[in-house]
Amino acid sequence: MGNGPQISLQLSTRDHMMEEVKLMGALPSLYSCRVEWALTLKGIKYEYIEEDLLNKSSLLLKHNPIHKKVPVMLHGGKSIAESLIILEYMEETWKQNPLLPQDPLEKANARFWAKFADEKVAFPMWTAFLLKGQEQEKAMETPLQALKSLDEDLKGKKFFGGKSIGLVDLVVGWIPHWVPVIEKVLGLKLLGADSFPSLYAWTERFLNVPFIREKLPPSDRFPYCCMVENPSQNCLSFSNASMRHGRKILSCLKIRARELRLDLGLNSQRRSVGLTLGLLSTQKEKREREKAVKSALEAMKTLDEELKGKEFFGGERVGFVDLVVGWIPYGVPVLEEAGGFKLLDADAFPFLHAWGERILNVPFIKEKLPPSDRMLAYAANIQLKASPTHQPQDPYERANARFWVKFTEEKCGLSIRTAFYSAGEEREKALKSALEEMKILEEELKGKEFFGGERVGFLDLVVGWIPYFLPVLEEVGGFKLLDADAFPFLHAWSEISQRSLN
Ligand SMILES: N[C@@H](CCC(=O)N[C@@H](CS)C(=O)NCC(=O)O)C(=O)O
Repeated sequence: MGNGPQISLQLSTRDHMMEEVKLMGALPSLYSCRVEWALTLKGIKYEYIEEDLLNKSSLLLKHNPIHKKVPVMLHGGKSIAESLIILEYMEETWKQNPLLPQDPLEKANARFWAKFADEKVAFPMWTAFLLKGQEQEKAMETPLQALKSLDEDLKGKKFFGGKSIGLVDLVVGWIPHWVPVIEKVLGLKLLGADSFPSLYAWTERFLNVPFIREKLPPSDRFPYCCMVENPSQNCLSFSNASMRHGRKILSCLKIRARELRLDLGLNSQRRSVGLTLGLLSTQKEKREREKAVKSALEAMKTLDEELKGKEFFGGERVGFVDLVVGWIPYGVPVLEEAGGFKLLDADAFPFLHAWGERILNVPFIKEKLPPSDRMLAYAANIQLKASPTHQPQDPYERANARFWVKFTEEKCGLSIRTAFYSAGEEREKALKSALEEMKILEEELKGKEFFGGERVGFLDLVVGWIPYFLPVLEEVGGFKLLDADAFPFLHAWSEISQRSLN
């Protein structure tokens, strides 16, 4: 055999090795993470393409039409799907820093454990996590038993791959990072030093390897994984722990909200201002109040229709609109009591009424409800403090009042809501507008206790949602608007209003 063909073969292999590598992944995915580790270990340059699994790109669907999952590797334009297959492909294409041993028996062993770990730990543990109570306990037995076998295999070794990280280490590499998150959310211990001594010691060793540590997925993306893996799961009801990840959950839900006719929620929210105002008005504004009640009833009818045949606005689980109109089942009864009338009637709004009971029993919602006695005190307090003439009689003053209602609804309120619902540039823009508009309110309040002077006035009612609603939006949205230094008067006013809630 001459040298010619061999040389040309080597050249083409080399060319192939040098071809462009792209990786389609998702930040929290334990499957794409292992491929990234392998790429780093082998020193292969690649372009990372983050995939939104709740809104899959045409690129993903084109390159993985069968599973429609990440990771997918593109090498010289050709696609390879399924993480274990990608790792094997990489091993055969780029020989440096091998993931598998040379010896055929050892190689077969490593492949066995990698397959075993995916089939018996990763998938079952994930499935178990999404269950509840006894079902969960039972389902957790398989992955825990499998971890025991992995612990045995690891005995006396530094890594599964021996002295250095190999295929099995990368495959089970999600464990040290994700299991503690799962433990935190479920409030139980799965991977202890006593029950899994070798595995436990390995987790610390593994996480201390610099290139592993640097590529760990952010753990606040955890609820996102749950949403992707099981969209029918009511991921909001996990536990308190998930509340800390509220922002991410909301941003996931937001994507779905488009399908859920987001406008419905926003409109009803806007009407709620009218409703609150209407109900808290005095007899003098009877007509105003009747108008507000009528519009509230219409809005509730629309909501009732929308709910027909569904458990939640989001379908089988709590969705975005459920969160937006979630104040109704606890807020309306308070207003009913304060105002002495009935709105949320079970006969008139059967679906809305049933939904109200359902949503108040979702653990995450239940735990975060403001106590209704405080709500009642607040409503009563405002009624008491509000001057009977809080709707000014003077035409100019009335025009002024109308101006402020419009301003808070169309400017300040809208900017704050937009900031909450949006992201990126749009959010930045909305936050900037909100700050400017709050500055205007601050000016209006300067030197006064209430917008109405010494007593609660019309504008106090109009912007009365700020003290109790803005902090919630700030916490969940992860932004700060009502800063005490920037808005000393607005802040003090908000504190007074909050005190009347306590
Ligand atoms: N067996 C696959 C599993 C990949 C997988 O489950 N990927 C998840 C992300 S962690 C995914 O893309 N899910 C999207 C979906 O199920 O729609 C592998 O090893 O690559």
